[in-house]
Amino acid sequence: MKRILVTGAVGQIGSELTLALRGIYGNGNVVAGINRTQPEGALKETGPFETVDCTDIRQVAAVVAKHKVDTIIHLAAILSAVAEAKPNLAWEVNINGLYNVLEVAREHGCAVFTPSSIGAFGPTTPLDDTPQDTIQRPNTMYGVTKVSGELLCDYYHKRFGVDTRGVRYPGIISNVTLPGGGTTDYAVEIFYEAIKHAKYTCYIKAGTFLDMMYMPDAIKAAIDLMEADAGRLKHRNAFNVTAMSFDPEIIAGEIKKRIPRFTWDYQVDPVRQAIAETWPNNMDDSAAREEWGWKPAYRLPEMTKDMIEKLSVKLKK
Ligand code: AKB
Repeated sequence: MKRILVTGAVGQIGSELTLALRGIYGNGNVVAGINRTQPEGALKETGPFETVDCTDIRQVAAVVAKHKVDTIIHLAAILSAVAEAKPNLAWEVNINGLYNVLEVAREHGCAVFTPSSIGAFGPTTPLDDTPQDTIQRPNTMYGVTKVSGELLCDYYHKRFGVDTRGVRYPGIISNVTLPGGGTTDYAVEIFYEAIKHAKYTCYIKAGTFLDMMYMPDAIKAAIDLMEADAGRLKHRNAFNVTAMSFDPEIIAGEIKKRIPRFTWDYQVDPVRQAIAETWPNNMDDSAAREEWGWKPAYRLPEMTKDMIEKLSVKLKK
């Protein structure tokens, strides 16, 4: 990777991954692709940014040509809860947007990293130790777009030789930019509310287990996979990756160890609960470990400690 375009650069993952990539490959070599939201702070000040609406193929192509981009990190996407509310938009961005990126990559000889998700699984998938290769019949629009995206990326590699790679991200927990419209967002919100009000009302039921990961590991996964020796990759797109699995009781209990007056209760959102129930309890990520050395650094206790320390400073300002 030398000259990189990150679409969705102001989003939860993009805002941190773009800066990490600039640190490795040079500030001038990583273009932050933005759409409606303007970049701020370090994202704006440390390197180039361009408006890139992935649903406009000419715009994507123009930015790739202008900056001689050789790698596209395609993060622009509609998350699961919003996708259920706006299925047309989800199809437009998650499918047509990805298609445009792959077409531009084919024409300009770019590699592409794009994340799939635990959302690519569904109610008939084995939910414990979910295998790398298994049944994928999701019943949400988000899931439909994520499975299709995995297949499209495989197709562009096999048919046109585009160097496509990707992981199935679990819920990502972070303290810089809030996630926007996902089912796993509760695992971020709970920290903000615990620190601000020592109280959280959770929209996911106790007992609902989901895979999760702390942002530093999510960033490492993207960079390590893009740098991996292609000869070792049997799967390329959509590697299962996970770092921890918990239900709301377990994460709330872990927070309470550090904020003893913290309390929580439940007001379940039927839409997000129904989505969560079709997603794995815990994935088997041995293919990623074997093929490119995936190994997360943060488990629940270390992540919780770091989140509370960082957010306490941030929310005091
Ligand atoms: C969501 O909840 O929609 C995302 C995801 C797991 O893909 N965080």
